[in-house]
Amino acid sequence: MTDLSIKTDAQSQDHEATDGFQLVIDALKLNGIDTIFGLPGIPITDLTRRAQANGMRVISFRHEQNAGNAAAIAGFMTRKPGICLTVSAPGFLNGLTALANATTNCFPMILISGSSEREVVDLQQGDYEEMDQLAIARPLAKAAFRVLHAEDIGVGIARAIRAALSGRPGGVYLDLPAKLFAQSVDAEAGRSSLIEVVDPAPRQIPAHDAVQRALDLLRGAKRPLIILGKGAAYAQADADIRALVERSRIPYLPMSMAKGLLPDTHEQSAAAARSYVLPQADVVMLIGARLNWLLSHGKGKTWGGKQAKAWGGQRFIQVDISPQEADSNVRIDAPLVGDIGSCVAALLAGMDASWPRPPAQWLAAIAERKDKNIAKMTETLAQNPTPMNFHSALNVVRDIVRANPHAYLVNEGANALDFTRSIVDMYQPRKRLDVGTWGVMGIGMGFAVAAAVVSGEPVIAIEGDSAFGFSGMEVETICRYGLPVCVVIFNNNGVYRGTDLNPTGGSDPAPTAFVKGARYDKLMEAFGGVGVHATTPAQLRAAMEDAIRTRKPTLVNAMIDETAGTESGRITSLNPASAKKK
Ligand code: ADP
Ligand code: TZD
Repeated sequence: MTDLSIKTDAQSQDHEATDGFQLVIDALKLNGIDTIFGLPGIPITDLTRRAQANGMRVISFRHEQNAGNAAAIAGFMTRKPGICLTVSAPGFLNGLTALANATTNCFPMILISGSSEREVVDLQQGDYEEMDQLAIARPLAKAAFRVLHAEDIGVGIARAIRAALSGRPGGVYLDLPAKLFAQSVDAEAGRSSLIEVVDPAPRQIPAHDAVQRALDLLRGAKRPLIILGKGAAYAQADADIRALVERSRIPYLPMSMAKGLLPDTHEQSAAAARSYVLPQADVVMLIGARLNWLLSHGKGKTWGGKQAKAWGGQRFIQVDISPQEADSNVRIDAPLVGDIGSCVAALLAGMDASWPRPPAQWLAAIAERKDKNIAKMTETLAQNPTPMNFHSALNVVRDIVRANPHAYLVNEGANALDFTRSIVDMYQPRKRLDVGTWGVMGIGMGFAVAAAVVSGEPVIAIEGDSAFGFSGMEVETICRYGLPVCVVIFNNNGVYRGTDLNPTGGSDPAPTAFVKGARYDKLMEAFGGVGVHATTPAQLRAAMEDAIRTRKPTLVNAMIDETAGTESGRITSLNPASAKKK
């Protein structure tokens, strides 16, 4: 094999020396990290080459934000921090959105950026791509570190791994100035400076009295409900979570990325009766889910409002690793602080055969709503209008996912997101990867690349046409690495829909309108992938089946009725104009 290692002067004179490049690679490998998502350039180009030469997988992107998103979701999938490697200043800033998003979503990742020398940055002497990156990253990351000396690389990487994984996971920034990489260190001293992190995500055992408090509250509930969040999915305590739900017989709601933790077709799933169970439940147990905007902050009409107050209000149990999360929006009556695996095991241990079945009336009321809503949806999905709409297209996606439960489903957009979430059932844990806590556009292709690289399984990415645009250039990356990714663009000619007009009658299009009938499929063809223009559900089905069977990079441009979308999908109410009307 060609020797790609770039030797410093010191190394050529002394074979017992190592350098900063090598120590970064060795430290990552020592900790079981085998993949880097990044984009090369000064000063990290040789780091990418040498990482590859040292047997690591280096996935090179077209924009750092997508590499960062890939690293973040790899962290979610594997419980090892995903690594994103960027150049300084602009490359670093491009990666920063993904780092902040990872922190917000509790995904473990490490953004490693090369940087200019401290002496020049601190005197603001105008270096190539000069920026005080550490200061900028700090408020957006769970932790941020800089390493100045090669012998500290081991400590720097160890601290970054620990910070990313322990407690509530998050994004960590690691600043590596250019000079560090070429620093020469005695090989033995270098080796012994590296740290293999022991127990980076220590279990946090919940206190006995906190477990009892939670169990007592749950036992006395008349209308109990469990909400599973992406923290529960991340915890990889799948069998125990399922046992807890099934032993307690309590109906549950999965948050978006917790779909599939139990199959969505499970009889205890109350997803199809969401708007009924949230306001009616008297005791709600949150497992790895925050009471943020996605759950209407635990109050207001969604949660029963005044009506619930009349019967004493709703009570909450919250299982979370963060001791600060409880009471963030409403009172938490029984906080259960610990890692989800340990908490769920402790709850299960307290549920013996005498555990009461939830009142039959509650279960029957939910079943009735569920059946009604499912029947209504089945009817809607069976329609076959021309042009195709979200429902007729998603009816196809639903079948394809049912037939391929091992496939990953990446999803972003507004209507394309909301309809997919509610229509497409998931059957296995951690298979649905989406816009998460921020509702951020642009995760699509980064998530799709990482899902395919990490798992080797087929990936289906359901994308609004606007959403796709944020990371669309990565179809080249998908083709370059030959990944089994099938991108389906729901093309309705614009943001939310394609019908807006410029009210002045001027020639500029409306802010939300795109080129009509854009041929996104040609973009995939440009790089050697398969592009399909689909105007009917039958064409969409055939293209998706082919993509899954052949594992060829595929982009299906699914033409959707441009009048079909609603403003902001399901969150129209958050638009300031709608808020004013309230
Ligand atoms: P969702 O958006 O699905 O509702 P959130 O991201 O709001 O989920 O909540 C995830 C929660 O899970 C966070 O509060 C986080 O602290 C918690 N969490 C993450 N990992 C673990 C774990 N291993 N054990 C316990 N809690 C965890
Ligand atoms: N920029 C970023 C980074 N994130 C965002 N969420 C937005 C802008 C605002 N936004 C949404 O919240 S959804 C969306 C934007 C631009 C795109 C919706 O259009 P789409 O999907 O074509 O992707 P639908 O199916 O047509 O609604």
